[in-house]
Amino acid sequence: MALLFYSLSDSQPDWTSAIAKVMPGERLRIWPDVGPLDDIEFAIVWKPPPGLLASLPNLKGILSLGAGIDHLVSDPQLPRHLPLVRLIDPSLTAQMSEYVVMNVLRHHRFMPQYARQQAALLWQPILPPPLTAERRVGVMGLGVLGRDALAKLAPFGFQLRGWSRTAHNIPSVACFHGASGLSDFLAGCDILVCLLPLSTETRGILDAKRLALLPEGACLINAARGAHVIATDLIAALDSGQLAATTLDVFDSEPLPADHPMWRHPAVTITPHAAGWTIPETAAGLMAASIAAIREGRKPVGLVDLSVGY
Ligand code: NDP
Ligand code: OXD
Repeated sequence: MALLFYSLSDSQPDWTSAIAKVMPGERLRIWPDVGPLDDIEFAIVWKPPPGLLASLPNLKGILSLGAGIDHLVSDPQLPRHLPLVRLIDPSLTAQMSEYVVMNVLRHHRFMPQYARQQAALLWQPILPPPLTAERRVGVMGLGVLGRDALAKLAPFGFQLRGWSRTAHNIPSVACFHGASGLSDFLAGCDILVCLLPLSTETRGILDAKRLALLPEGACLINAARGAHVIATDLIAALDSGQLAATTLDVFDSEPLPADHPMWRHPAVTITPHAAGWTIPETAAGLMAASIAAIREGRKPVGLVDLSVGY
């Protein structure tokens, strides 16, 4: 039996050696050199073409190369009876929290506004310098990433709040949940961070109506999925001043097309889906553990409950 590796965006040589190191007995088949389809026992994948997984008759488990699984559940032919495991890798989590902390501090200290002033040769301090104790930072999604980001923001002294599907109790974080808690949550976010999974419930969640609930002059950091945000509504909110600035790592269409207005908007900072990167050296060991667990009939870490959807 063999492992199928499918990713058109990752460096295959790194993966070949990382997988060989932790799973020396496994035969690795890197797309498109798949060999006989009935040989494939596990698939390690990022954005596989719809139908590929369903075409593997002896598949026993699917491992996402990332934390998100929206790239898999969007496949109408996904073999939903098989274990689907998402990546929970402390090195990915750490990168994501670095991205969140860095950008919360950037927005807190008006760096996007200063970048615009520099471009205009304008020497104009924005006074008084804000205190973190007066700044409310809200995180949408209190899962692996949201909780770690909040824990790393806490030492700065921000007023922290979080929003999730089910109720949570996190020390020093005002927690809100469900549709009924969303308006109150948003109304108290000077800096809003989106770390939600993409699902039918969360797609388009940051639309004109929700952005209007934020305090005037709020900032948005989206490091989750582009489809959480309605781009035209976000641009309108930036143009009207309802939002002061935004930092976006993810887009509905990636790479972001050259003619997209976000590229040139003065209040937008763009990173190319680079907030967190799956590192073969750490992820391969976690994948080996998941494969061993599935073979032995144990529950792997990161097993997705498809009835919940993330
Ligand atoms: P988790 O599954 O651990 O956490 C998801 C959180 O979102 C949970 O708190 C969950 O609530 C909440 N949630 C889900 N649906 C809803 C809803 N309908 N309403 C309110 N809250 C909801 O995911 P992770 O933290 O590991 O990852 C989050 C996402 O980050 C990934 O799915 C991926 O899209 C993105 N990501 C982006 C990366 C990048 O490089 N830009 C890198 C890695 C991940 P509850 O706690 O109640 O279940
Ligand atoms: C992920 C990502 O889901 O990198 O891990 O987007």
